[in-house]
Amino acid sequence: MRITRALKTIMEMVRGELVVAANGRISREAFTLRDRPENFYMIGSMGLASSIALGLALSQPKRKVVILDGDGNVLMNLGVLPQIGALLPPNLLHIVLDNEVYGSTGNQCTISSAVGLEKIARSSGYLVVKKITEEKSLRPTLRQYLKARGPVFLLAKVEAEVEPKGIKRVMHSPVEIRNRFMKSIGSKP
Ligand SMILES: Cc1ncc(C[n+]2csc(CCOP(=O)(O)OP(=O)(O)O)c2C)c(N)n1
Ligand SMILES: [Mg+2]
Repeated sequence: MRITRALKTIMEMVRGELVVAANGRISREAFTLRDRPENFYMIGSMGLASSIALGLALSQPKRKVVILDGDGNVLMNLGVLPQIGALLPPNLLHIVLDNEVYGSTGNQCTISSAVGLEKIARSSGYLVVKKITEEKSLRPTLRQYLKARGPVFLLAKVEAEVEPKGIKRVMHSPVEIRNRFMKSIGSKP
């Protein structure tokens, strides 16, 4: 499965969901594919998309919160998995695009080829855990999981690749990202 194709499918399928995207290519690509106020892009702060999304899911129980995470990001903040498993926000969908590398900084290997992140999520207490490797399973899986009671952990194995041309940088400043995101959830910055 190619990262761009996976992200395209995900970004096409989200409706009112709040999306918190991990730093690096994942944020830049979500921005390029479908920028919207309900997207919260991490600029730096590696590992913390999941922590921010957890707080958001707890404080916005009526909104579905989707995390677009990377394997390197998850490995940097592994403690968040049992934290989510203990607090069990039903409105959280944690998607990990696992290319087994720190793709954004030049494809240095992570350890996710040796460590099953889905196994850690399962033993951390996520209610639903699934690993997919085929692009064709992504759409039906998302159709189901965007509605499912969570927390859900979806590990999508994707290819490591040289970053294709044309992926833009996030053009908004961090303050703009925060302000328009807060407005979209009816909160005052
Ligand atoms: C604390 C910290 N260390 C390193 C970086 C540099 N950095 C930005 S993105 C990234 C790789 C993220 O890897 P992963 O989550 O697997 O996503 P991928 O780039 O593979 O899509 C790194 C190392 C950073 N932003 N912050
Ligand atoms: Mg990666």
